[in-house]
Amino acid sequence: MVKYGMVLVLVIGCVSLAFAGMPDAKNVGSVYEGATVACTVCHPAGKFKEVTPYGKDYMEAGRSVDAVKAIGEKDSDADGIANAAEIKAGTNPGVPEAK
Ligand SMILES: [Ca+2]
Repeated sequence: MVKYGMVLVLVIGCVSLAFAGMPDAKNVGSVYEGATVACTVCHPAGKFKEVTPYGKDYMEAGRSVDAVKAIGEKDSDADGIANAAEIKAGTNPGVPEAK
């Protein structure tokens, strides 16, 4: 019985962590209506404790809707395309080679 309780606590903890970053995706989605924002916009795939250049800029700008707007014209991943244009086009503003 104790084992099941521990598993339940572990599952709830993991689910909570998985959704902890959702407000950030909602902030981006609220500025760019209809845009699908993957976790990999702010975090490198498989390295979710790290941030992409876009994630770094977003954090430094204040991690809010205003932060998303403030870095829209910036080219965080230095691929020649502004963050706003990338998000609208469905490419990743945090990874230069990601289309
Ligand atoms: Ca870019």
